[in-house]
Amino acid sequence: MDERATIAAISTPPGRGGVAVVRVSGPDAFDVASALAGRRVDSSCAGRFFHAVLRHGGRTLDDGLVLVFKGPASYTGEDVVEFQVHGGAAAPRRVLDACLACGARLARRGEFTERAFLNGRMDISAAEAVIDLIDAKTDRAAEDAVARLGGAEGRVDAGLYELALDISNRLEHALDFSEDELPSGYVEEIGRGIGQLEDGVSNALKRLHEGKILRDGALVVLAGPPNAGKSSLLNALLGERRAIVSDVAGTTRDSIEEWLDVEGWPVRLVDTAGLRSTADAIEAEGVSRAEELVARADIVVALDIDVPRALRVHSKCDLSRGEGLNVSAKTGEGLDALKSEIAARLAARAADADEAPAGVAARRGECFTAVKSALSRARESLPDIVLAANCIREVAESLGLLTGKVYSEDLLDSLFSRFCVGK
Ligand SMILES: Nc1nc2c(ncn2[C@@H]2O[C@H](COP(=O)(O)OP(=O)(O)OP(=O)(O)O)[C@@H](O)[C@H]2O)c(=O)[nH]1
Ligand SMILES: [Mg+2]
Repeated sequence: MDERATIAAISTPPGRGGVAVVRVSGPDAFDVASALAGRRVDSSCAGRFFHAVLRHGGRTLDDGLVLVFKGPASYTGEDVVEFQVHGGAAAPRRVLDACLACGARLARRGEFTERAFLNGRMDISAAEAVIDLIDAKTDRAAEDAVARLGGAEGRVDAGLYELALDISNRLEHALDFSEDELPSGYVEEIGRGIGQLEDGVSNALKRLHEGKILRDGALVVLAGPPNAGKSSLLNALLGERRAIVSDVAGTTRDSIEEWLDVEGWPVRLVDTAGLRSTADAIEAEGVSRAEELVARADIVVALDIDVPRALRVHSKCDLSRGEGLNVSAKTGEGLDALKSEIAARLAARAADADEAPAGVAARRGECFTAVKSALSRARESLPDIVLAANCIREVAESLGLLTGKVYSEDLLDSLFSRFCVGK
């Protein structure tokens, strides 16, 4: 694509609002701004903003603020101008059209951030963190994204690489000596270093799996026989009357899904049709969908029914007590305990998940998984310095590649296509 083109887009979401932002980036950004603002915009305006009546083709478009950023000290690393105009549909559209008429072209999804990445303004995990922050549905998800935005992942990787290099150097040093020439405790210390590195890698892996849940949300499915109180429990957890509740068995047919913040974890909570065999074709379809959801769920909340590995709940505990966590949608008893248990299970799931994460994280996930097994081989081969040194060399190489910045086109395309236009 034309990397040198000047691009423009409306960066704020459509709809009514006080202010909208039209962003322009590229070599002609200052010329576009000069044309619209009717005054010379150049490097001397860098880092400043001014008020202007924006005009084009003899028409007054709006009046607003013009913010000027001189590359490379801008979001994209190029010359950037942002017009803060009135919100709503018309004003930003008119200003954008004028920018396009002045020679800018419409930005693709995520193209501003893609340029920031290509110009070295942020690393790939920070670029991914931008989209994760925009998509974040809970505080925990936002905090995770903000930390990565600040380059936390890059620092973790660099730290692990340093540690691996240090251990590798010590092993290489030990290779020059016979076993009894080495100072006492030398090999033990290397063993401790390997243990430390293993902990670091396990933690990084855990954070990756947490990140996946924070990004995609966890699928939590309410399942059980008809009339168990699934829909009532969904409503009670959401704090609203979302699903129809009645004492007729087989009320819920279609599954009903809502987002819920469970102690910071974004959860897709799904209410399903009561599980039973039925002659009603529509209800039978509901039951088969419920079964599919149970199979796919990260956590099944099983009301008065046995499902392997599920979180067993006894509903309507205001009427009678039973096996599992006692909850009542009517009195609210046990709801907080249920949320805590869901949160605890999600944390545990992140800690021992073994499937590789997707997207940009996949590269780190694969690296850490390989490094983890090489590290345990290294630990087991001690005190054999030659074997251990081989394994650690492998570890240092993998971590080195990870901190180096080599990415495939496909990976970049799939990342930036997740963005909205204007970011
Ligand atoms: N006393 C009491 N009644 C409840 C409670 N939860 C649900 N019920 C009643 O139990 C009946 C069934 O509730 P639903 O929430 O519709 O049950 P369901 O599991 O969704 O049923 P289906 O959609 O038919 O599978 C209704 O009459 C509710 O008022 C509770 O915590 N306490
Ligand atoms: Mg129901």
